[in-house]
Amino acid sequence: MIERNIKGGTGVLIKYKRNWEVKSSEITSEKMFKTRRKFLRAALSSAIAIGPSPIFGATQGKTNIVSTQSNVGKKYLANNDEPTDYQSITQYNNFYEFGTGKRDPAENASKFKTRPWAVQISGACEKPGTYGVEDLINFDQLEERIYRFRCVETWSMVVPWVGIPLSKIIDRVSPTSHAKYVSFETLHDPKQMPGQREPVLNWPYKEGLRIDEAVHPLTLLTVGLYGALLPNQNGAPLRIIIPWKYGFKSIKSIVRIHFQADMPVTSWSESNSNEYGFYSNVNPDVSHPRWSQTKERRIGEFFKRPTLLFNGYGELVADLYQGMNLERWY
Ligand SMILES: Nc1nc2c(c(=O)[nH]1)N[C@H]1C(S)=C(S)[C@@H](COP(=O)(O)O)O[C@H]1N2
Ligand SMILES: [Mo]
Repeated sequence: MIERNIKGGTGVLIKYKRNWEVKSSEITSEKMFKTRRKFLRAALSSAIAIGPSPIFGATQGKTNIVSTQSNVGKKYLANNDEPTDYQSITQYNNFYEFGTGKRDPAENASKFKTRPWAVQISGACEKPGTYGVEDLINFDQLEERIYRFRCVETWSMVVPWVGIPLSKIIDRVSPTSHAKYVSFETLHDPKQMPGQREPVLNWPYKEGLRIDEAVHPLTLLTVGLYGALLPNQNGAPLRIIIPWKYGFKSIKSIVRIHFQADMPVTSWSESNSNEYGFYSNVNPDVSHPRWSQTKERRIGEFFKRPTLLFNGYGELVADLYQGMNLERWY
């Protein structure tokens, strides 16, 4: 067991095992994980010797994804939870732009173009502008974070994400004092996203966070999983991961980040405000109108487990919601 302090957090120590060292139950994904990890390590040593080298293997087009991976191994871990296998993480998705079935995104997103990709940053900040992914994210600073991920539909996974704290990007554009909230939008491109040809949601997909949630050290701007670039169905080229909230807050394929004074409209609360509140913190005590939220089924497991308040990240995030009635602000 290793102990690591959460930087900038509440100072709580999280204990975790280094999963890849623990057990070698020979599931394919774990092998792949180890192979990738070796590859990352190799890239790291050659980077030290000859300067940065590509770590993510053959990437699409002429992307210039390089890293010295100085942060590989720096992890925020979901206690002793084993990562869910790669297959499930990448074949069982919610990404309505590519269809409403769980298998649709893997099938329909394979040709989705994620480079070049620009993110427009606007609103209450000092450095608004349009940033390419590679300008926005310093690929030398990527971190791996193994997080529990809980869908409002009551299934859950454990995913080794790769990304950078969203706070680093937010700091760079210097929000003003009017920036009480930040909103995000997914690409709107019905030509590429067949799901957008149907009025399932009010496209583009929109999400939002309060600014303190957005800059919380757990909130990750994510570009990869299992040590490789995000597959398209998981929200390439960049998405948010907020581990203490239901999965739908973790918006995919982001093209717009906007700072504002008022609480943003979000796609799910817009489509059904009775079922999906703005905060959407994982909370076993507040049931969804159509089902209980007390338990969850971890993909790959048979028995259900109890759902934990804030998905188990309560010690780290509870102070964000002090004094708020979580039954009302669900
Ligand atoms: N743009 C966009 N982002 C999205 C969704 C979506 O349909 N469109 N689905 C959300 C939901 S409901 C979940 S549970 C997660 C699923 O992420 P995953 O496919 O990586 O597991 O993405 C979220 N982000
Ligand atoms: Mo979800």
